[in-house]
Amino acid sequence: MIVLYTMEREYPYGTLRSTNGSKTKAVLEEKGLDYRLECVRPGNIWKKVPEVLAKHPLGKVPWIDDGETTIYDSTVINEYLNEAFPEPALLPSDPLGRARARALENYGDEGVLSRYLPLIWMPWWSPEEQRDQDNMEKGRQGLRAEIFPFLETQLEEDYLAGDFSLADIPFMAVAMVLQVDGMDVSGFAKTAAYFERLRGRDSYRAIDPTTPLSESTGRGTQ
Ligand SMILES: N[C@@H](CCC(=O)N[C@@H](CS)C(=O)NCC(=O)O)C(=O)O
Repeated sequence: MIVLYTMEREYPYGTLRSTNGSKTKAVLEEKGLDYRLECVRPGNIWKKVPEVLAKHPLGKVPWIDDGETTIYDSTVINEYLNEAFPEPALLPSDPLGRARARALENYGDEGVLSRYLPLIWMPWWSPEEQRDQDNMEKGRQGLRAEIFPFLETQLEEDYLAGDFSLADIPFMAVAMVLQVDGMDVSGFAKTAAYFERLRGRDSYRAIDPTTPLSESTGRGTQ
């Protein structure tokens, strides 16, 4: 059984999960694969302890163990899962369609998950009085000024690259963060409807902040 190593922690306002770990969890769920979740202690990630570095040379989550093999980086893991377990396909069948989907996935990763989202998400893991509200607002402002207007131009159909695909996976993590943050997205009609559509997928339950840890230990483990 595949083991997913990620960070998840319960708070009174919901279960918070690593955005990148959630990307991989969503793909495991979409593929209907059996997997077990192992929560890595956040302190071990921040301190880059040797046990973590032995699995992920950058000392980050997620990584997966598939039998004897370890694979790290959510995008790389998701591409691996999509190739190793072809059904349902999470990339278009034509080369140009695949390139477009991968470019949008990269936009989600580099433009949102590595840039504006941590400004909003990291503070939620700390007590309220320690949160840098100005930084959180900078993150929201980045989404409003740059990311949502771009999404409005891309969302001609229900999903970013035709059928639901790897391109949509980073945005499931965005939908998760904004569910906790409560940021108002209503000024961006297509984007707001898109986030609701993503939250309506069966796979979202495994990363939904209202799903407790005890109910998200992995498919086939309960
Ligand atoms: N490109 C990597 C990014 C992984 C990443 O930044 N993970 C965060 C948690 S969501 C982390 O472990 N951060 C700790 C650190 O950067 O030291 C991926 O897609 O997996």
